[in-house]
Amino acid sequence: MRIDILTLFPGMFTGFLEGSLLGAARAAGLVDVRVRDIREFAEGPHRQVDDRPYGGGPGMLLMPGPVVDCVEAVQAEADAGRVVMLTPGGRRLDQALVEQLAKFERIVLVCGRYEGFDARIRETLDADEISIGDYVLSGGEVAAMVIVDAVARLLPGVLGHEASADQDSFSGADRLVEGPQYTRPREFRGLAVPEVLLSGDHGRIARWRREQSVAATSRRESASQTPFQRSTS
Ligand code: 6GU
Repeated sequence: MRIDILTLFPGMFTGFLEGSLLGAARAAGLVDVRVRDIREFAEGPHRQVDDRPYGGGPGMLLMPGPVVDCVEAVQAEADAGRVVMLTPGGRRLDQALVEQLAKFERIVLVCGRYEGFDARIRETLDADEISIGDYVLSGGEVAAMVIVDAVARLLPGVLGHEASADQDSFSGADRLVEGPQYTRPREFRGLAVPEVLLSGDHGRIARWRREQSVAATSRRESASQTPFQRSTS
């Protein structure tokens, strides 16, 4: 799979692309991630990429020219691919959407900055818009990293265990979160590993894990309705 990331802040991606799982996947040729600087496509002595919104209002918008030229330049390098603009008003990312994105041969991620994009960018490029959640980031770069990370680990050969991606939280038909897991030692500060996990009875272990997973999923649903606070037990 090839992923192009278009941004005004290419430097933000350097450490990220080298990171352990993604760095190894790139080195193995499993995913090709390239970063392009939108400002390369800006014109004039100031290489301007943003301007004030018509009709007034706060902040600056990305101008259509440099963004559309940059997308078209990367599209000319290989087949066009899906264009995805990262914006807080886009479709909310979840694991089901990540799974769909992972099926494309190629995606082009366009990071917004300032107060957003000129509306004609989406129209011209026939782009989709994705948000990573209902809160506001100062730009789409972190969101692009979230998408690349979540998508790359689903590509064949990226995870050590082929099986491990379908054991993840939010995977599978029921989209449950994982329940608690334990490693050594068998007892830590008076807290013992549940006996069932030491039983060697794989049927019982699978049933227990499923119950824990269902319980963790419903606890999470109710927690999201209440104010965030430190739990006391
Ligand atoms: Cl994709 N961009 C920005 N600026 N804020 C966000 C977002 C994206 N997703 C959630 N918040």
